[in-house]
Amino acid sequence: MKAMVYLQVAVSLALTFQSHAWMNGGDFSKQFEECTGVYNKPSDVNALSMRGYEKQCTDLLIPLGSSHQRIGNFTDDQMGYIKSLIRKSFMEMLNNMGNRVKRNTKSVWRVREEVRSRNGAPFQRYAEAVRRLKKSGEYDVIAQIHITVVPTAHFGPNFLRWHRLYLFILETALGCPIPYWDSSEDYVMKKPQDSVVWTPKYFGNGYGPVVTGPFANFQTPIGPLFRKINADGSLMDRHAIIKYVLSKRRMGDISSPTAKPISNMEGYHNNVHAWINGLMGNLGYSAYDPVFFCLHSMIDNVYEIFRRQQVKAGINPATDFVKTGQKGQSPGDLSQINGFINSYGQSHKLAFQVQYQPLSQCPVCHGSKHKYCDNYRGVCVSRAAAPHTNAMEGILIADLMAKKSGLAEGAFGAPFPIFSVDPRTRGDAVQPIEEKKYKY
Ligand SMILES: [Cu+2]
Repeated sequence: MKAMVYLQVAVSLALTFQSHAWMNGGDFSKQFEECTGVYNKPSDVNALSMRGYEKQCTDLLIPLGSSHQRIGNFTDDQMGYIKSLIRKSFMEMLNNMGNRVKRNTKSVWRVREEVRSRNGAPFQRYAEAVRRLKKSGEYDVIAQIHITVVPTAHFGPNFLRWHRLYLFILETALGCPIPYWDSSEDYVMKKPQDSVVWTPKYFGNGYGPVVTGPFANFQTPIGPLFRKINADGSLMDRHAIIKYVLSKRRMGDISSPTAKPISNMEGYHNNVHAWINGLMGNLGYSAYDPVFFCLHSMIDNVYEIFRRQQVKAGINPATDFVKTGQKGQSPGDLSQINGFINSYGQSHKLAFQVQYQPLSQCPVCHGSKHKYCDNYRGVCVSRAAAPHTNAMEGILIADLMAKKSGLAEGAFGAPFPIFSVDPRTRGDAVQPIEEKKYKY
């Protein structure tokens, strides 16, 4: 048995060396040995076969030694930074795998809580870390990655798994968990735009240039960060997610382009992007708004609930692939986050590195003073802040900024396509745009 394993290792190594001449060999083989050594511990074999582990080790490590790819317009230094994040993330996973059985204990530091939990403490920590990375320029490098993945990480089965990797990379850089923003708690408000999250304590103002809160006066490649909340689309309806998404068991049932609109997780996420609008409404530039990652932490939370249900139903989430033929979206394609294979975003080991605080439930509602239990409906509702006094002005300025930056004209690619509009939103934001104008 042992001999067989060694033989397989030797064969896969030989194959690898043949097809990837650019690799720096010595480094690689040592890492490969470490990788298989960790994964081949008997306690790890229940989730995947030994062969599966070897395959994953090979897949994983090939790109780490790669030097031939360049994404976007990154400088050598920026590429070096991205690669260092990937290496660090990968090594952390490697080292944590031995503890997998005990994963519900202290070995996981990536515990993602709702932003309003502990009266906002998880968010404050995140915001502070983001500000630090913004200052050093590193946040912008990470945000820029998203511009390069518009066609390969959206509109298809790569959506959930790619963004899972993306969250992981930023989290590695931050050194603290990315809290999730459960916008369904705002959705059940009478006026979601009045939520406490659009105040200086959380995301800062929602209308116009962001001039309050931790992200105040953030600059982006297309001008100051701005928003125009409640403009289009919709926040998340938890009831709909549970009924139409979490009742499904296959990736193809909840992913573009095979899912029905009402079960499409990407669609629900698009609606929130459009609702926040401004940079968040644009596919390329959305990650320059740090709200992006709190939204995606929530999307990933739903994905994790889905993933666990798959396991319960006897489906292996790591191999539940959808074939669509879209370029860059096959499980084996190299992710646009250099150094990862797409399928890796669906892997067990990645999932085991993260934990989510359960979604809010009545009557406790995360024990936060920034939400409360509506006993009549049995839902947790976000607290409202004082109504906006300068919303109209903010909307006007946001419209001007959208024009000036070119966002309004679609200069930077498509807005997030939405599948439904909350009747309460103003619905005056994005004019219908000709499909063919945005071909990728
Ligand atoms: Cu995205």
